[in-house]
Amino acid sequence: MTSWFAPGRINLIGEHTDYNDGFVLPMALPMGCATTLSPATDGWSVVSVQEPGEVRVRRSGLSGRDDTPDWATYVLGALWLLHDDGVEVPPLRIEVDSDVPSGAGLSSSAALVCSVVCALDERLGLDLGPAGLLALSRRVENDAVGAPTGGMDQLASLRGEEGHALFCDMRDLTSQSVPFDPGASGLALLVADTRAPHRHADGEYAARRRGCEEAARQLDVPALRDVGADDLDAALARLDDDELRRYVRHVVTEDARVLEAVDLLRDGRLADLGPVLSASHASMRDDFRITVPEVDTAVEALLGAGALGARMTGGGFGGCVIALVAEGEVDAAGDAVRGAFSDAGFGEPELFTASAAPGAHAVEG
Ligand code: GAF
Repeated sequence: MTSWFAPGRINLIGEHTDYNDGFVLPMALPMGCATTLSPATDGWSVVSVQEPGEVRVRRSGLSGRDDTPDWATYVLGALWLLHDDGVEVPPLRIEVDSDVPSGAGLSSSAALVCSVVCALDERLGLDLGPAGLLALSRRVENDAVGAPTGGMDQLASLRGEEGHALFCDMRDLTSQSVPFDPGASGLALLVADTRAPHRHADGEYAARRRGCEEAARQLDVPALRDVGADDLDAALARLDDDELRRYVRHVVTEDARVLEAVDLLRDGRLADLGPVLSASHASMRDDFRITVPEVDTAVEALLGAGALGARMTGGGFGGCVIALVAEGEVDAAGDAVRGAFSDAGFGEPELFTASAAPGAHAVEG
């Protein structure tokens, strides 16, 4: 039986730039979600290996959306939208199985949504193509779930490439693979999952997005991507609100850092990426204000242990930190994070190294 696998992602750099029509540089992870569809006779049912019970939808029920558990909304969302679009969706049993930790900022939701969308695309013969798969996956998260996210996670999950990061222009939704193979330079990408509980993450994310849109409106540009790095000071001088000024400074400098990172990777200068990652973290901490003590502690511990650079990855308010570390120093860097967490009275972090893996694909089982 064929399953569709779609991965979680790490964003190497370019945070909160996607919904500002800017640039991002994520990579797909080896961990992800597999969706298997089988025919059914009596409506639709969804089962998750990770969640208790089975969610059933009656044969007449694709327009009724009440009482659906949150996790199943990410699955049924695609069926609801296709139904609204007038697509005939036959009864199905949908089974999902994911090994992406949820709440860690590694896009477990994009892995789930994209694997379901790819599986439905094949099963229903929709032939959506790369742009259509991305569009439907984004609509599931934005319209069916109601999360105002920016599209980077779905793009990375659908189009990731082994040994490469994905340089994405979130205005025209084009992407280019850029070599990213730390091992070839004697380095490793170390991930520290802080397991910090997300604090007000949804409301704070939406507030940042609203603030960026308001700043673009006041600056009379379509999106903050249109404020060039050379025009930053002039733009900041036109804003009265200090909070909006900090948002603009983060987004504009972060876009510039993504472009710098892409140039470094294309030139094979991976070690020089370190300071760019650390500057991104400082910008998220001091200007965009989306970090939490656990995340800042992990970054400081990693840099103190000799990491070339470190930053939080993902939407913020918890989740994972990534660091570029010499291969021989991975264990010491991990111990430094564990020690700092223990000293600060934080829970035990999870540490692992990551490599760039392929995007969504079919798996014969
Ligand atoms: C979350 C969102 F889903 C992305 O769209 C992006 O905005 C990210 O936060 C921050 O860069 O993962």
